[in-house]
Amino acid sequence: MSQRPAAGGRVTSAKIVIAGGFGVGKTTLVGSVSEITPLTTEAIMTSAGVGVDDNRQVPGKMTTTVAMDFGRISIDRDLILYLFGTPGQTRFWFMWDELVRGAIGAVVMVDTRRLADCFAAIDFFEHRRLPYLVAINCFDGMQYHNPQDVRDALAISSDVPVVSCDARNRESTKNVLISLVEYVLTMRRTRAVAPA
Ligand SMILES: Nc1nc2c(ncn2[C@@H]2O[C@H](COP(=O)(O)OP(=O)(O)OP(=O)(O)O)[C@@H](O)[C@H]2O)c(=O)[nH]1
Ligand SMILES: [Mg+2]
Repeated sequence: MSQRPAAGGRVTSAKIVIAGGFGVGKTTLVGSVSEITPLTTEAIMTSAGVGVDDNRQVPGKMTTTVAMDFGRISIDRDLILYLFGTPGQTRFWFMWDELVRGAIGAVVMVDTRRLADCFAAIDFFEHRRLPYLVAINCFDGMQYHNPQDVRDALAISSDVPVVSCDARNRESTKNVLISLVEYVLTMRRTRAVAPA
């Protein structure tokens, strides 16, 4: 985490990546939780994307992220998170390496109706040993599968947090980020004491 001085104390800032498959709610999460107007890079999906962009589960979706989302949230008076949302579509994944540079952790968003869409994101973070948690976006408030079933289906380690959220709700998405920060701190302590 980087540190910069602030009046009356030190403020820690950290970079978090929001990843996951196409149309899973990454831009929605950054927009709901950010305390600044988020920077977005949405492009209108045209008929040229038919057969490429599978938006059957998100029929109202008219745009897609082509570079990144950017937002900021103060978790408390001395911790600021900078949020970087990735593009979901595979043809833009060449940007992920740049987007994760310097990040302390990642949120992998999941739509349980399309679970396989998050496999690539999980592989990406596991390969780079970047701590991540899985956030189930409960579209329309429906939790179709409980977190333990999702953990089993993803075959991820038992210490990776799996949480549920509503990507449109600020309180809910803020809790996701708090869970991630707590997990990152736990991982860092564990790695610090682990024998080489
Ligand atoms: N009903 C419901 N709709 C949601 C929810 N989260 C996102 N949406 C909608 O789902 C669509 C996809 O959301 P986005 O936030 O654009 O998804 P994304 O993951 O950023 O998509 P890409 O950047 O294209 O990969 C949008 O039309 C949202 O309004 C949710 O929790 N419930
Ligand atoms: Mg997006």
